Amino acid sequence: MKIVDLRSDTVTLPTGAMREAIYKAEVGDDVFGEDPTVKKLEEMSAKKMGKDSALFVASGTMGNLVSILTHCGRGDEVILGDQCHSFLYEAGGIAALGGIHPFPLQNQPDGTMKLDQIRSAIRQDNVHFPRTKLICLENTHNRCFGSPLHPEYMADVYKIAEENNLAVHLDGARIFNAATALGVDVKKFTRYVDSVAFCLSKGLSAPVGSVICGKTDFIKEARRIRKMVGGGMRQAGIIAAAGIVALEQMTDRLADDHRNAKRLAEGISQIKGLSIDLSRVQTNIVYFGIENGRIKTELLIKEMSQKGVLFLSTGPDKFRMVTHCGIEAGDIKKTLTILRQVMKKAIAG
Ligand code: TLP
Repeated sequence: MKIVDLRSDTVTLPTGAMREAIYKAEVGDDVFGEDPTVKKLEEMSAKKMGKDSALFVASGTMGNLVSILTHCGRGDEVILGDQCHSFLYEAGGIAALGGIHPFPLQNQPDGTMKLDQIRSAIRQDNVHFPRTKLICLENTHNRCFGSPLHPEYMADVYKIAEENNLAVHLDGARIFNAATALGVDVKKFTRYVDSVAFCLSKGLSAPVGSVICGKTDFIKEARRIRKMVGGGMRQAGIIAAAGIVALEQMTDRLADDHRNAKRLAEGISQIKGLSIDLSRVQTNIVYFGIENGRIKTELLIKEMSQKGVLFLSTGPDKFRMVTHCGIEAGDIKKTLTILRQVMKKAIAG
């Protein structure tokens, strides 16, 4: 039985071309700056993002941690969304390891924070307060339905940051999904941020790694911080080689994942007992719920997994399915058929 794994786009496996590139990768000691494959990936990444320099890191979590630690010192404050990945799912790293104070603002369903709330969160110079240093955005916004943030919104946030001498960091784990959804180049987003961390190992299917991009001085300092948190990797060209293939071959196909997500969402909207806001599904992430407690959260997950369809519960009566290159149109059909059966049985009691 083929398992349809919709838990995350992190489950994607390296492609044949990636395995071949890994096999042939020219490597060296990257902590000495001697790995040509890592250097190539970093140069490519910086160019794609329209930034001066780049730094290869082990994960999206490390990308955000190193970036935020580079922007902020102990006791400094970062304004971020209460639903963002850094705040919710990174083990409180910025506070635990950097003494950085998070100021979470409510994320709207489209992944934005209200501009007037950002403005009023910025601290006055007063001994009582931490110093505001940074604003963090996430694009696409994972918890907010995988919504893409529009460049115009990012420009507005950047303007506020500039007026107040703050930096902006973008968790662009899925920035290529955002670019695909809005039909723009990624540079349309990144021109409004001082640093961006994007992931190679989600929709782009590489086995490991993320890249931070920014100004040369920023990346120089980030390199030191990466070493501090144990992220200096030696012959990292082995994994960077797959990252290069990811950038070259995997960004253009993300539209397929978005189409499959739409199909999935439309199917879900027709199943009795389930609820979904179709207008929210714009990328590869589909959130849906259960109406009137028709089936217990754990039971739905269990019944579906027994039938070979995996996805996550993200709260009581709340679920997430993520499409990626391991999911084909037939898998969407199969998922919907099984979901229909399971819900029918549950409703019949
Ligand atoms: N997200 C994972 C889980 O941690 C929730 C997922 O399955 O979606 N930023 C964003 C927006 C992310 O969604 C993730 C991973 C990360 C950063 C962290 O990336 P990794 O897992 O590489 O540390």
